[in-house]
Amino acid sequence: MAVDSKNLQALKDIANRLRVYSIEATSAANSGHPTSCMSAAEIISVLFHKEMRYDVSKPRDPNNDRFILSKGHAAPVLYAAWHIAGHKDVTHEELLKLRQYGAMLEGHPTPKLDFVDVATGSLGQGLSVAAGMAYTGKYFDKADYRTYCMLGDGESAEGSNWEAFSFAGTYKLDNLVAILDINRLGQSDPTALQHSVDVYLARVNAFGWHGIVVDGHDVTALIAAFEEAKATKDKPTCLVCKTYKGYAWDNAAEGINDLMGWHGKPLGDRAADVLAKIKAQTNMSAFIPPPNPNVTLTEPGTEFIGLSAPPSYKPDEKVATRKAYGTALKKLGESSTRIVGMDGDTKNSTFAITFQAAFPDRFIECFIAEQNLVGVGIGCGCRKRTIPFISTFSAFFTRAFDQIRMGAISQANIKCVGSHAGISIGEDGPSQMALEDLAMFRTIPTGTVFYPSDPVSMERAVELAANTEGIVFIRSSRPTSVCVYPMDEKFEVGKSKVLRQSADDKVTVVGAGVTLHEALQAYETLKKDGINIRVIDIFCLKPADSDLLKASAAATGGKVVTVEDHYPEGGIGGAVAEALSEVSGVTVKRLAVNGMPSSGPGAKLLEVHGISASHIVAACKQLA
Ligand SMILES: Cc1ncc(C[n+]2csc(CCOP(=O)(O)OP(=O)(O)O)c2C)c(N)n1
Repeated sequence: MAVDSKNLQALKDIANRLRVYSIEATSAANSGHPTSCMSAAEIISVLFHKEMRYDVSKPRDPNNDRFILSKGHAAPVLYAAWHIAGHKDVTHEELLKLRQYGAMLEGHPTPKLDFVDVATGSLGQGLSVAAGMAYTGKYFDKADYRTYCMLGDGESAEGSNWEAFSFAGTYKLDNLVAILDINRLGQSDPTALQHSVDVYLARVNAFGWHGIVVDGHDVTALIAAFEEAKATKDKPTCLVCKTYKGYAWDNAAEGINDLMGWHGKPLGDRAADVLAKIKAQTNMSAFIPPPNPNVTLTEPGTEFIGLSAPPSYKPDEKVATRKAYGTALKKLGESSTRIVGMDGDTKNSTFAITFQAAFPDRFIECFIAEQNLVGVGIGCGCRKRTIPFISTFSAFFTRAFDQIRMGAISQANIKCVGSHAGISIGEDGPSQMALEDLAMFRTIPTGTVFYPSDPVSMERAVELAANTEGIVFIRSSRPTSVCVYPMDEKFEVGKSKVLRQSADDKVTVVGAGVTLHEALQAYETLKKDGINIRVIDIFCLKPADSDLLKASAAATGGKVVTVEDHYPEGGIGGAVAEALSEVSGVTVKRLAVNGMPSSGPGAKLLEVHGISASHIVAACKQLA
């Protein structure tokens, strides 16, 4: 659609308004990244007033186009964009409170703001999230909203971006546009490729994208490039925009433009002069109403999603919890179309394959790219479009810890399911053994951590996860076991289970997964020796069942043993010790994987590394 000269001038003026507000806000804050905003001004102007369709009064409307500012440090230009667009809360006064304690506009975007879907600022994560949103739009919602993601050129060095480029190319996400703001400069140095736009072009094309080199300060060229993107089918488009950091028209920012030393710095003494020069050539009330979206989607429901059928196992049937995960996810999928599964080429090990076989259209193979796997999950779950269950070997979630950490700031609603927990996997050896995963997930604020020990509790953990807002982690295990619970057992978030108890218990033993079964064996051995122990299945490590743990510790004279297939730091022992830390007269003896494990039969490794039934017996005898 052609744009008349009046509107072209308005887009140029809006770009300058964006610069002015970014400079004013960062000057008022005396911190922030004005020059990173200035290079992006024309791109943002065209996006917000010509290209994107959205309802400014309903920023989270499911029909709106999405915008992810991956280079989150350019937050002031995003805030300025919503101010100009007419967001009721983003007043000029608020812009000038940027970064103040308690003010709505923080240093980097977070979803505390209704026009932000995910937190950005840890560079290299936005494109995965955008790809997850675009995948959801194209394949799940089958709607016409489009997704736009702006990245810095320095940021593009992060490998996670290229996982996302690969993913989006593979899945032909033609509703996704990445915009590279190639302003040549990073934080402490020029970027590796500086203004070599042809190299960027070759790279994005090699990943199956349609690359277009654009002068990022030319609104006419930008409009044409976005039109070309819309006309491009079966490929995502990347606008490779050549820009200048600290740029303003007609050398208004001379001495700053395209120079090192201005990253992350307000303009200080220079601000007044630069602002006066920009304002002198700008219509500061220029405005074009943003285009409206097509309204086809309604808000998703938030109803309880239950298993389509209760757990059903025979008394002597031995089933691994990883297998029960697949069974449970399939059952949840039968109950709600919002349940989606995704995995990183391990679905036959994690048993996500059971879900995929039943619902191939609701499963995303993300290949061996775990950072992107988590980012895609976060994007899919945005605006409550889906409830993503993300599975891989638990050890490999550590590669995506930063995405998970940012996911917490993003208020992400993802369910991470890690298989191959601990040394009990045996022969594969230490590279495949998750021995840090519980510690990692327990640090996530507002997160929930389940460690089911039998197929029944696994099925219920999956059901609880689907209905628990936020980041939920479920640890699954490879060894098989019989059920320790009846089929109709009820489970709750934050509640553990007492499996063995008497009026004469000497020690409380807390375990989960394979070590719970070791604890049950130890119980039998000790009983023969006349020593009763109380056995607790912790089931939920976060939030921990402090009341139950305190009551059990009190009932067993303050003597507690924890046993876990995890390194000593941050797992079950950590959770129990923290819960009991202010109770006097309590001793927590922590059995955990000592030393560096090697390959071998699982049972042998439990013995060698100090977490088998015999070690539990010895620990209890020592305490009792
Ligand atoms: C993962 C990560 N590493 C480092 C930083 C610190 N940092 C913030 S901005 C920046 C430079 C970004 O350069 P570029 O992507 O080119 O963006 P520009 O500001 O030039 O637009 C750096 C190193 C960060 N925020 N995230």
